[in-house]
Amino acid sequence: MKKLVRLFIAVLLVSFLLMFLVAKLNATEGYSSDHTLTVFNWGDYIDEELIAKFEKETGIKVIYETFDSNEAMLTKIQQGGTSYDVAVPSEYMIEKMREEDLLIPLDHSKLKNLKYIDPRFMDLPFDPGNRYSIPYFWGTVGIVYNPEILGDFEIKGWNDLWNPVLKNEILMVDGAREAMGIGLNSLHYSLNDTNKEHLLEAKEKLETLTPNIKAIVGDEIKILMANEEAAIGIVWSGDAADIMWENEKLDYVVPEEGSNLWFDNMVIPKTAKNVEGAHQFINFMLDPKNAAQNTDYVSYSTPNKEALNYLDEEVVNDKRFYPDEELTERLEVYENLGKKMLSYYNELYLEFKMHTK
Ligand code: N2P
Repeated sequence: MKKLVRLFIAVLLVSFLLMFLVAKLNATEGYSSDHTLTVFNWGDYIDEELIAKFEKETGIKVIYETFDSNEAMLTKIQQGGTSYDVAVPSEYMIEKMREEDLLIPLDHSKLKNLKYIDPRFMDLPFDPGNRYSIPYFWGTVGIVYNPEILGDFEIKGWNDLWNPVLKNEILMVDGAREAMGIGLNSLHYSLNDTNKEHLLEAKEKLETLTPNIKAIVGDEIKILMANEEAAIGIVWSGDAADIMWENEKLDYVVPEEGSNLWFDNMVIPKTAKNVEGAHQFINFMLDPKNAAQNTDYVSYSTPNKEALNYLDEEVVNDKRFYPDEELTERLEVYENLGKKMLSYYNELYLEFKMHTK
């Protein structure tokens, strides 16, 4: 009998121990999703001091990861291996992600600072009513150049890039739509052209630019241009601003044939585990002082109207980086061209890239 009692007590103890362990495990899981936030952003696209400030204010620990193209970001989110809580895609990608049901609708009542965004950047065609996305930065694609290296040669548009004096002088941002866009715009086609013959023509024209291309690069384009490693850089406007801040000799032009106007926005992907924290983070980035600090740091153009008051007047009045509506009217926003077309753009871009090697 004694043996039986002992056995009974032992079984009871083991069960309690197991129950305790299970409860503890559950609690840790709850802890990790409520107290951490995984943010997925472009490289060099945030002042990391703001991450520390957010962590301090909220007690939420931020796990920060970066990507270098919309396409790479999409693949990671589709795979679903990491539970990203906030991501920052560009407009055409937001439309695509919406279509693929990869985004969570936002609760605007939790985004009190949304009122600071300039209405000009709200309610755009890729996301009517901003149901899924909140403006982060915006800008153009253009040419940053070094007049000292170029001498009398003046750069006005895409077609100037083919001039033989630019042999091995061009550094190019690594983006499928940006590169294809140079070919398309130089032929006066739309950046959203879906005519396969036009696209092929654009790619073939781009291939004839190869002798002038020094390299296709990522974020390091900023250091290379500032160090005068090349005369020309094809870049996003904010990178140009950063480069020109480092090296005052350089200048930036939005090509006369037209170019791309883009909008990067914060979204909450379906992979999110901390939807509440994601709203808190978005709202934090919308705070005018935080937005100004971020703008100051990354050099991109802010859509936050109130933040402009905290920024250097010279910067926000610079039409090269805060183009007025007149200039932006001749620019095109990328559209979501559908899965097949976007893959075709990528395919042609890869063929061109192979050609440059
Ligand atoms: C920052 C990249 C900006 C992305 N490094 C432009 N959409």
